[in-house]
Amino acid sequence: MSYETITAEANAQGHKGVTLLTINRPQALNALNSKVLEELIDAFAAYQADGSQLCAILTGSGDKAFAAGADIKEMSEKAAADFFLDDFFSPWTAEIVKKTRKPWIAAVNGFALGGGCELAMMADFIIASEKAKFGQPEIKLGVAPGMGGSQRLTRAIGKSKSMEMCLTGRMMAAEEAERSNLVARVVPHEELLAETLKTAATIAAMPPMAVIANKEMVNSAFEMTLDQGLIVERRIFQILTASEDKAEGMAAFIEKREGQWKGR
Ligand code: CO8
Repeated sequence: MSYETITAEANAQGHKGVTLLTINRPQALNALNSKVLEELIDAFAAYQADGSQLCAILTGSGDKAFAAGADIKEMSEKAAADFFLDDFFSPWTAEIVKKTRKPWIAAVNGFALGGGCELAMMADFIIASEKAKFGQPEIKLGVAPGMGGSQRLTRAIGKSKSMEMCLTGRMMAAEEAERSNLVARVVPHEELLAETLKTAATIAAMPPMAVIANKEMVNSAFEMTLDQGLIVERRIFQILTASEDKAEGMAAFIEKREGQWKGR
């Protein structure tokens, strides 16, 4: 499948099971317009449907930006009624976050601002280059986050820092983002893609049902009470014990060999 504003590569750079998605509007710092959204929805659906792929990476093209936000030029032409009636920004969570059961990593290579920061936070985790910069500068445009920033940033880094960032619009550098638990890891800029591919390949080599189950369990921690989450965890664990890959995984450990996964 070829796209206008993104690229998609299965088994990226020879990494089996790893799909690499790249937002490709470097001249606009990878700003997220309707076409990018439409194409990302399609690419994530294709990734989800492809049984040979088990971990995806989303990054930005060029050296400067992951995504510098929703496309301000496109939004400046819309009236309030358009935003409201189209439920603008709703498909990001509904079509990408909710429908992608397999994991994906945001490899943040530069500016992740506004919708760009919000998109990175939709990923299962973020690996950032030393040059990454995160921010919710919407307040400077007279608006506020609209793709989950006020909610996901607050859950990730806590009220005080999130409030400060949303109210001042300041950018957070990679080192502070790691210290604040916004990102899993910071790596040298030139090594970002190689490191993220390596991490994704590690995940893609795991038993597929266990990968999906682990993602679902961790996400449950954000959706329900501790008691409910613990029940979900136990039930999913119990279901996994019936899988062929559980029998294989435990046998492989005891026999001191690598597991051969069936994905069932
Ligand atoms: N949308 C559209 N185009 C953009 C965007 C964007 N978000 N960000 C950068 N660009 C374009 C610039 O217009 C410029 O294009 P051109 O060469 O045609 O003038 C090109 O990318 C390069 O940008 P700069 O020349 O500005 O590059 P600098 O290195 O000088 O600055 C910055 C980099 C600091 C990242 C700067 O580009 C910037 O501040 N960008 C905007 C960041 C921002 O505010 N993001 C939040 C957007 S709003 C949002 O995501 C949530 C929705 C809010 C609703 C708003 C309703 C009106």
